[in-house]
Amino acid sequence: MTRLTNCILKKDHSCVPIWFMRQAGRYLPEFRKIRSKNKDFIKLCLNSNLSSKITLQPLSRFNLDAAIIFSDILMVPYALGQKVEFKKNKGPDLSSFDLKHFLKNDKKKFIYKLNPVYEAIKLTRKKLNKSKSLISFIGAPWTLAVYMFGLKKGKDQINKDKFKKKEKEIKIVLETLIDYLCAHIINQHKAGADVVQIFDSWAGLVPKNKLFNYCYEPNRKIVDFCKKKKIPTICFPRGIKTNYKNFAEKVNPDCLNLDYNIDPVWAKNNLKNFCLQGGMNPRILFKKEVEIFKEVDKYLNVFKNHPYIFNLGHGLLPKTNPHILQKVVKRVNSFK
Ligand code: 1CP
Repeated sequence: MTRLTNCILKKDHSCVPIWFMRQAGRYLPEFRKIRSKNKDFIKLCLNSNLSSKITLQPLSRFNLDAAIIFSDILMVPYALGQKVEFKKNKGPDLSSFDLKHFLKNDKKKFIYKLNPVYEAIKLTRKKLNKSKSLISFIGAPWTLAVYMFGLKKGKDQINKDKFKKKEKEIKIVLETLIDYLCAHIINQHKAGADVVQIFDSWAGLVPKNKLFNYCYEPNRKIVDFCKKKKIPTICFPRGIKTNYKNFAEKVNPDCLNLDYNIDPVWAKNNLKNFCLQGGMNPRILFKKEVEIFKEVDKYLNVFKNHPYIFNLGHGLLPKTNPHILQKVVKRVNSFK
């Protein structure tokens, strides 16, 4: 067991493991260097050697407890036949969704297309110290559907008309995705990943009366599958506010990642039986050092006697200073 799996599974709170969402990414100059020579992001994710190298970059800088495989949640729509492009300053761009095409997919081909991800995990596991976890991940069905159907309006709103118009198709897709996602999880696990994080980054866009069907149920089915396979799960239903409590009860994952709108004291009192992770606003890292440490200490002290993994309430932002991050890691590592 690693410090991370000990905390997640055994609810050991004698130490605070630490890693960051998006720890391998644009805030690191060594990543930007590789990225500038690899313009096609999907191809970069499918380059097992480079993917493994990028995965390990943050671990050679910081004393982290886990590496997270360098890939993307949108590799799944890609492997299911949708064209996925990442345009500078615009975010991901997917070709229009075609249900007939989508339903013609089969698992064998899907896994074949994602094989470079599994190879990257194997390579990384060989190089990674045994005391460290290797985290695999997927996007939850709803969050993938948001991208596959282009359901977002502006930065963080749902296009209600489109949602209503496509609701029947969305239901079919959510159900179908579960199977593919479980296959992706098990293959990542067999390749050497010891934990899975399930990103429901757009759970906050699910209409309130549909949370059960669109968020809790798909997550629960995937978590149940992982339990059968003994794969520890971290769920991240971002943006659902106090429904975190309902989510926790219905889905019952091993660990929950808090977003930065969740009050940590509320979380500690209302999510008692769960290992908790993250919470701090990534924007805090742009403040002065005293203010950053004050906020870091707040999370450490609130969760002092609770199984807690230090992380953030969303991914690291591209403008984050790696030297500041180094100081945060040292502070968390030396907390007793
Ligand atoms: O242009 C670039 O250089 C690409 C930037 C980038 C990177 C570094 C993207 C595009 N994805 C990634 C890697 C990535 N994505 C990881 C790697 C491991 C890590 O260091 O954490 C992970 C875990 C993800 C997961 C991911 N991708 C999520 C879930 C987490 C979250 O941030 O909410 C989501 C929603 C995506 C979609 C995505 N990929 C990339 C972008 C710009 C986006 C869109 C985000 C949005 O719509 O706001």
